[in-house]
Amino acid sequence: MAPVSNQQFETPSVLIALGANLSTTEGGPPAETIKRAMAALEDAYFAVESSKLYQTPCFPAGAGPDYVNAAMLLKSNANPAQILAKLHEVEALFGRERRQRWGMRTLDLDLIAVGDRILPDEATHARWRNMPADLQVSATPDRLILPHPRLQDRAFVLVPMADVAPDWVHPLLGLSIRQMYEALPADEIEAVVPLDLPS
Ligand code: A4P
Ligand code: MG
Repeated sequence: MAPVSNQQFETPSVLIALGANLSTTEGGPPAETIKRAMAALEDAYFAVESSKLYQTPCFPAGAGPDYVNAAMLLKSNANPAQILAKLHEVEALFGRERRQRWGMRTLDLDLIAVGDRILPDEATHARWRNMPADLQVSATPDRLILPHPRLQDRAFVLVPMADVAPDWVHPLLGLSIRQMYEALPADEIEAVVPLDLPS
């Protein structure tokens, strides 16, 4: 008999990274925009947990004001393309215009992972993951890459993500969020500071 598993009945975990470094008339200052975007996603999906909000230095350094970053853990059976379309819809609510890659933004919502889905395939994923930094700035993927190819490199993603899904394991690297976080240089982690928000 085949081994018994309940995996087929499990609703996939959806990991979302949120970032903003500009104010808007619709959303207000970045922290307010992030909180509103979280509320919009809570309306659309079953939200398991939201991280604290963090102030993070802009990457690349000097390219703009500090960001506010956060992360969410959702549960959904929607397919990844539908989820990305929803993220773009919520970005549009807060005035996101795509002008320059890695440029300043009122709201950036990245789909970090959907369960352990790998898209579009392992070889393409490896190409994006291992792309030299100078090419990353100008090359924009024309299709969904999952898990997000820069996830493992970025304190502004991993620190908030460790609040909501420390035990999620990267299906290609075999490392948990906690392990990827612990592999980052200490100064990059220390630069990601929880925001002191009025309650
Ligand atoms: N795309 C492919 N895979 C994905 C995915 N997993 N999630 C496509 C989201 N989008 C994905 O994305 C460009 C194209 O990638 C889209 O058409 C989408 O279909 P985008 O969000 O329009 O452009 P982007 O945000 O400029 O690019 P990307 O790769 O999301 O950049 P990052 O990595 O998000 O960098 N500094 C701090 N401190 N905090 C930040 O949040 N963010 C960025 C943006 C730069 N510096 C930052 C921060
Ligand atoms: Mg993005």
